[in-house]
Amino acid sequence: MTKRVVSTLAAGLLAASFLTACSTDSTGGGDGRLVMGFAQVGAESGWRTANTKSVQDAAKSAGVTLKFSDAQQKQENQIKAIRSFIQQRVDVIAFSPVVESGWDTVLKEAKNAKIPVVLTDRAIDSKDTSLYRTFLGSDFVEEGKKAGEWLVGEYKGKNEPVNIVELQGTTGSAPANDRRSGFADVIKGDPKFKVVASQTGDFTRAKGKEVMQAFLKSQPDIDVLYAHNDDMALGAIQAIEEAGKKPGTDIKVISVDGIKDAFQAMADGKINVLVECNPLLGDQLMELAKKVAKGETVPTRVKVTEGVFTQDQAAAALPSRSY
Ligand code: GZL
Repeated sequence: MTKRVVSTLAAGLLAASFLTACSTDSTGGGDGRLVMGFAQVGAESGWRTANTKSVQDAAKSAGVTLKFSDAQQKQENQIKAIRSFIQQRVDVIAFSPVVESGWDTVLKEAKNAKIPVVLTDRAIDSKDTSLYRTFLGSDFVEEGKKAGEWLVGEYKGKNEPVNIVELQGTTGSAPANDRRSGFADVIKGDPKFKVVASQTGDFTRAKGKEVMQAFLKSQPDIDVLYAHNDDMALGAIQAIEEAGKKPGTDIKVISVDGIKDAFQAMADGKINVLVECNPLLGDQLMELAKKVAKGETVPTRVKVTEGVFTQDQAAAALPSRSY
């Protein structure tokens, strides 16, 4: 009995001290609104634009004061932003880590400042899971597997070689690493599938087009393009058409995200399958932030639900796509 009382008391004191640290030091203490520092990756893709809008709109409707920074896809800018949020004594820090590694030092500074951190969209590879309260985002390995499963189904019963070129996302980022491994895991079971070239297009249209142009020059026979996001796929489609080939027919196109422009391209027959990656994380993020700022426990992992859309579904789905 005594033991249980003590542990409860200790827990109570711990929570109280945490609450005090959060509420009195917070710059939000004045008007009682929660203050969130959000370090965004950048504005590299249609997905990212939708994600930023979702976070900003959700902050407004949740009464959260948002301090927002755009890192232009540079880790050092995100680290600077996190340090500035610590200086400003925000109540909670949320960010989408542009790459998986190199976060322990700055996140330890946030922990020492008793400011809870929420990972959103992308994860980090730190062994120290006490550096963040939760990770809200998609399962990128699952997305890669879904892309591979579509391809296996598409070529079921056929035996001729299938040459694949792959446009990877930002080097070192969780989506690039995981979409690549999930896809590779599924296709490794059938030797007819061969990834003949794989290179980063950094999740942008311009780079996706540039790298696809190089693939078209170096690879005599391409059957499939697997793009880790729609913006690179849409850039690559331009390159395929400029090379006099038909995207979706001469070269099948698999893409991830599911932004409106990609649904339109799929309705036009230029993309064969879209693996959805949901950017609309804002409302869930604000809910989680309010809980962690109050010292409440939250699940360490919150996954978002998302589907797969094929060409026959494109036209009907297009009008209801919200990003
Ligand atoms: C995935 C997200 C990726 C998108 C890209 O959750 O991090 O970054 O797939 C975006 O479009 O650039």
